[in-house]
Amino acid sequence: MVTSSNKYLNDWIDDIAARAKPDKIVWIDGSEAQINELRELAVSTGSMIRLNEEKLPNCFLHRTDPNDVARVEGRTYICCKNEEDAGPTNHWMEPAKMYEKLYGLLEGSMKGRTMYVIPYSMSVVGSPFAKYGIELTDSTYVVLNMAIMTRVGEKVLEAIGDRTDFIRGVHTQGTLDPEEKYIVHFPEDNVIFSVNSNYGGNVLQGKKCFALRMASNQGRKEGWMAEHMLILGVENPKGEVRYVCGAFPSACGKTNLAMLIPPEGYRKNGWKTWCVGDDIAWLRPGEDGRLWAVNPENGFFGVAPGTSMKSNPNALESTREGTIFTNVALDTSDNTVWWEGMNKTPPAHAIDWLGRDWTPDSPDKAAHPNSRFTAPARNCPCKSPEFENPKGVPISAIIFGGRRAKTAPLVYQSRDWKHGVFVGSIMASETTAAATGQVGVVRRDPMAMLPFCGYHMADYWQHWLDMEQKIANPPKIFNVNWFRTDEEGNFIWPGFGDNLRVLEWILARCFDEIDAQECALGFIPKASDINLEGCDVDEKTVEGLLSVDRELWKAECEGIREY
Ligand code: GTP
Ligand code: SPV
Ligand code: MN
Repeated sequence: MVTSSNKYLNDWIDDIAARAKPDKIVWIDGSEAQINELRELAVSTGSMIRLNEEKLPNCFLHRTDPNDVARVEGRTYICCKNEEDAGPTNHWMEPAKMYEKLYGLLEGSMKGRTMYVIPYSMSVVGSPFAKYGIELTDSTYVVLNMAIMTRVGEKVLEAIGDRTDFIRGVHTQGTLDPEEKYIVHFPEDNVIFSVNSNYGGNVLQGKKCFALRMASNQGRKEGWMAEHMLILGVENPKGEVRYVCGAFPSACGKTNLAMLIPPEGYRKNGWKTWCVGDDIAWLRPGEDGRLWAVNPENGFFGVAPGTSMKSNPNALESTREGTIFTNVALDTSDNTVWWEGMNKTPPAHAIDWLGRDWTPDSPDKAAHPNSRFTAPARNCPCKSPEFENPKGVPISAIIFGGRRAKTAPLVYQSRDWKHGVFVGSIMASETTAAATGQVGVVRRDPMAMLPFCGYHMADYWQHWLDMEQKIANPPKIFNVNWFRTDEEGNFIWPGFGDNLRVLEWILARCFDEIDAQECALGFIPKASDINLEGCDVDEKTVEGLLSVDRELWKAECEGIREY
């Protein structure tokens, strides 16, 4: 069994164990043998169901508690010394008071259970970009998910060595009581606590807790940026690969854009796309004056509903092996999975996400709207050859976007970096099922970071502005909206693969290959400059999608001013 001679680490584990009182402690070594043992254990306790071994080898289904299906923003805290430093968009409590509360909830919470020690690395172990964490958890589900989403095990302990700057994380499933859930960050102490939850974004601490909330603090101090962004490489017929980052709020299309398949005509002409990341980007100024991005994760925690061979075949392909499905439906005919929007014919009989019998006549959805897959990046057919490159990839464009039924045009370009920061700061989007609360209400979500910025939002904007000084050749900044609707509420733009038509224009702008029209918002394409060959939409429709409604924008300006 692996252990560490790091006294700081061992003392901390002893302290947490003394409080939580687990029956035993198991260190995760990252071996296939240990992962298999834990899979078997999770199956034997009923936490996971093994799926069809031919069609979905080493794939499992997990159902969460019905009260524990999404991130809980109302119960997520940034506990720095001064309340002011957390800012008006984060919940805050005095650190000493919060520790007292958390230690109270932790006390004896692992009695009769095993505490796992997960050493994990965000980005490639040993690379200059890498940051390390240890998550202590009493959940096999968390261990198995972390082993997909991050690099775990012995080599991480070796890389940590005697260091004391790793992130110390504690997770206990506890009672799952919604009133006693706490997702807490102590950025000044490098500490994260997740208590009384067992849902993805609350408890897979490498993801939002570390790679965004803690890392945004680290980046501010160290001169880089941690962002809620996909990273995509677009290869043109000349064989040039140009990279974009995209910040869209939760469930607004990052995974889909990151894995997009070019429309047929584009494919014939030699266009290709390469996925570097689908949710988080760490961005640093390079020696060449450009901004470089790495994806600190090693897997995809993607939204299942709507993922189909038509919308996102690469995502579906990524889930064919070694994947954990959470809160989707079980197709009882062949022990596989199903969700709304996977294909046209639902199974005749399924078990829904609540464990009930389900048929196509059932009034409720079979899969939860925020049901997810946790898939290893290695399975992705369009995984970029640069995925593991510790230097990352150079970014030509940063794209902001959200769900706006009417206001925002299909695409516009900001005038410069400063204006681009403003465009990011005024982002707004209709809320989705990715967080608990009302769905479909427009809220401001600057840079798609509202739930993930680990410090004062105004300081965060200042950090964005300051970064300009560090980047001689900064990316151009754009805003997109795939979600404009017609009178009947149908999406007008076909989206998905066809979004490449907009990316082509964006990248042409970045390399001064095409001109644009200036309007009050910035630069807008001429409708005739969007390539519509083989597209279901005509130029007139694109003109409509690019139009800017003066009255709507006057009201929008009021909203922005108020915000
Ligand atoms: P998180 O993992 O929560 O951060 O979400 P995400 O930003 O990666 O969103 P994802 O790509 O999983 O898409 C969420 C939902 O938006 C799915 O139901 C998609 O089908 C839908 N969607 C994605 N791209 C498009 C698009 O271009 N057009 C339309 N109409 N829907 C889209
Ligand atoms: C999001 O909500 O932005 C996600 C899923 O990517 S979660 O891991 O729950 O944050
Ligand atoms: Mn996300």
